[in-house]
Amino acid sequence: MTVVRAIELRLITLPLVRPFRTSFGQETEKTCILVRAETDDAEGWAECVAGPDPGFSEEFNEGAWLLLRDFLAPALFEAGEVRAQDLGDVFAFVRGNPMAKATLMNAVLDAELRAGGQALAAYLGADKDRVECGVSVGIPPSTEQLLEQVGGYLAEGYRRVKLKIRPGLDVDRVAAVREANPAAGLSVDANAAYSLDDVETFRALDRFDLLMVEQPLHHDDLVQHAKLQREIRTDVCLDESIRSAAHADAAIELGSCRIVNVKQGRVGGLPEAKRVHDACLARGVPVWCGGMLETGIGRATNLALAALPGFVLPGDISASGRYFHDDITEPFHMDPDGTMAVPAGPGIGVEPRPDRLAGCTLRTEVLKKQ
Ligand code: NPG
Repeated sequence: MTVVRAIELRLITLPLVRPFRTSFGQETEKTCILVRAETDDAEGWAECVAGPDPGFSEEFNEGAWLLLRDFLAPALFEAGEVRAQDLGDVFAFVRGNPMAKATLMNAVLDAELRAGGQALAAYLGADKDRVECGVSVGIPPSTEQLLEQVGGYLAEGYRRVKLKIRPGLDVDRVAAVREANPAAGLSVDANAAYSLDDVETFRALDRFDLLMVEQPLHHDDLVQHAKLQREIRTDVCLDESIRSAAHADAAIELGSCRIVNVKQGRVGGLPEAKRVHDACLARGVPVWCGGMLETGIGRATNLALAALPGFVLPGDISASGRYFHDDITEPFHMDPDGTMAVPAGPGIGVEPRPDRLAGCTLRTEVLKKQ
């Protein structure tokens, strides 16, 4: 048990190495909230996975900032002596908003683990010290650029390449990538851009031996996905539709997917992410760790999660250099065999570099326990 004395909110922005286009928008910078939690014994860091716009889910930076400042941090201070694992209950009076809740929870957990000298991966129950890396490729303007990017990533050693698709930029592009890379591990991600009327598109994608088709239909649907999964051979993977372990259970029972993408922020923090993992593992459903273009702080968190036994597919966990010329932490590197080391130091095992942090901060606010 520990008392959180202060919470620092910080909005940061970093240029991305190349623009990242999905079916719902384009990002040229990574702009996100970092939280630093100060306890009597240590300080902990966490990154909020929300972005500038409510495009992936209803959460976005300015909304998350207000929620953290005006509701979650005051509730945390009010709770007095706490453990990170109890914060789900402390925050239950706020509906939804899993990304904001996860951020504060993770910062407190990081402080707790640093005080106790335990690595996050060990705390979560990791069974490996390296994880397999995949890479997610945004939708570039041309097929030539797509082929060039995919070829480059495969040459670097990535074990799986995920192609973002949207209506009109799907079957032909995937065909071109598959033709150029007959043996590559390939998947596609639609970010909810299609409907059941598009079943022929997915039947056409069946030809390319994809590892999965991720979130093809509505972001809040399970039933239509079950219908689609019955119509196609390729495994459906759900991302946006899975916001809790209960959703994972329901999706598996309904046959909505055969693979689950786990993002701790999307499900409200590491404890719930672990429960999603456990639910899938118990039912023999493979999971993998999703990514939200995180800086080194969020990347370290994802690496620890991806080291759990049910994470048997490469994650959207790429080297820092794939996202940023200059990350806020020391950069994460991938070995040529397509794996990355899980941090072994206490907590998430990394901190922001003070000079870099100062250089990319847009705004800071410190909240103190009365
Ligand atoms: O490597 O972190 C990464 C990016 C992985 O494609 C990726 N993320 O829909 O999963 C997604 C997508 C995303 C990125 C979603 C940014 C929201 C914001």
